[in-house]
Amino acid sequence: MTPALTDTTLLALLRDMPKAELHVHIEGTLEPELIFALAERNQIELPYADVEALRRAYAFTDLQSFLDIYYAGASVLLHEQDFYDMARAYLARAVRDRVVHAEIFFDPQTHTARGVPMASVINGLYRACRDAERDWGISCALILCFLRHLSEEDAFQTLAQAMPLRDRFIGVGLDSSELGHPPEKFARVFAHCRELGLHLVAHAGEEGPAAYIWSALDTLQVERIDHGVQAQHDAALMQRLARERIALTVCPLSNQKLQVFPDLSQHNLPRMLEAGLRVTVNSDDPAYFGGYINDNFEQLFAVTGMGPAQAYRLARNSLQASFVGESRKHAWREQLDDCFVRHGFQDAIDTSEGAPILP
Ligand code: ES4
Ligand code: ZN
Repeated sequence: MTPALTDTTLLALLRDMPKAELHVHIEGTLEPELIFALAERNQIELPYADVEALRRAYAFTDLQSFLDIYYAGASVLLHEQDFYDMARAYLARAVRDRVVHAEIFFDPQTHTARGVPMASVINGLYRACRDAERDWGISCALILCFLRHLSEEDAFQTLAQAMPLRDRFIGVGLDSSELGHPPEKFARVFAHCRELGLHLVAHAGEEGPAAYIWSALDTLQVERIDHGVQAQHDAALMQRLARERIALTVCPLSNQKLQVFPDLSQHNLPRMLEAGLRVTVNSDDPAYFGGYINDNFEQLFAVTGMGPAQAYRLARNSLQASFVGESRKHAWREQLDDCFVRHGFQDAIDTSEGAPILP
C-alpha cells in the first residue's frame, strides 16, 4: 500500500499542471461498471457474478495474466456506440486530470477477430475524440496497435482494413505479449506504415530485454518507446536514448501491478530522468492498474521524493514528445509555465531539454 502524498502544495501542482497522456490503451480504461453495463446492453453473459467479483479477478502477476483478463473484458464491445461510450468516459476522466492532449492506443484485432467491423471500432473512437474536443477543449488522436502475439500477415490485413479510415488515426504501435515476439517480427509492416506517413511507436523493454528497444529503434524506426524501463541494463542504450532525446512513455502503476519492479519505491523512473532521458508518466490500463494519470504522478512522487523540478520536466517532456505541431506545443508550454508561476514554483521552470547532451 503506497502512502499518500502529504505535501499538499506539491499535490496541487501535480493535479493542476497541463500534461499529455501518450500511453493509454482505450480498452484498458473500461471500468468494471461499464463492462457490466455493456454486457447487459449487448446481452453477453460474463463469467463473473457482479462488479465486485470481476474486480476480485484483477490479481495479475505478470503481463500475460493481465492480458488474459483484459481481452476478456473487451469482449463486451460490439457496436460503434460501445466504442464511443468507452472513449467518452475515458476522456471525461482525463480532462479532470488536466490532460490537455491524449494519444490513445486501440487494439482493432481484439475486435475484428470477433466479427466487429473495423469501421465500428474506429468511427466510435474517432467521434468520441471529436466530441471531447468540442465539449471540453481536450485534444486527442488515435494510434492503431498491432498485437505482437499474432502474425505480421495478420497485421498487414488489419492495416488494409483500416486504410479506408486512414485520416482517423495518426500512427501505429505494437503491443500485447512481449517476450518471444521481438520488434523485428514486424519489420515489413512498419516499413510500409512509414511509407504511408504514419507515426511509429512500439512497446519495448517492459518485460522484454534491452535488445528489443534497440530493435524497435533500428529495425522499426519508431519515434517513441512505450515503457523502455529495461534500458537501464544497457549503458550504451541509455546514452543513445539521452543523446537522441527519444521519449519513453513510462507507466509506474502498471509496472508495479505487473511486477516489473518489486515496489513503486524501487521504480527506476527517477534515475532515468536523472540520466537525461525524455521520460513521461502515463497510465497504460488505468481501470486495471489502480489509477489514472494523476494517480500515477501522486503515488510515484509520494514514494520517490521527487519534487517540483521533476514534475516540470515530466510534464514538459509529455508535451514535447506528442505528435502535434510546434505552435500547439508552444501554447501548452506557456500554460505549463503559467501553472508553475501560479503555484509559486517558478524556480522549477527549466526550459533546457533535460541533462546536457553527451558528445
Ligand atoms: C498492455 Cl501493459 C501492456 N503491455 C503490453 N500490451 C498491452 N496491451 C494493453 N496493455
Ligand atoms: Zn501499454
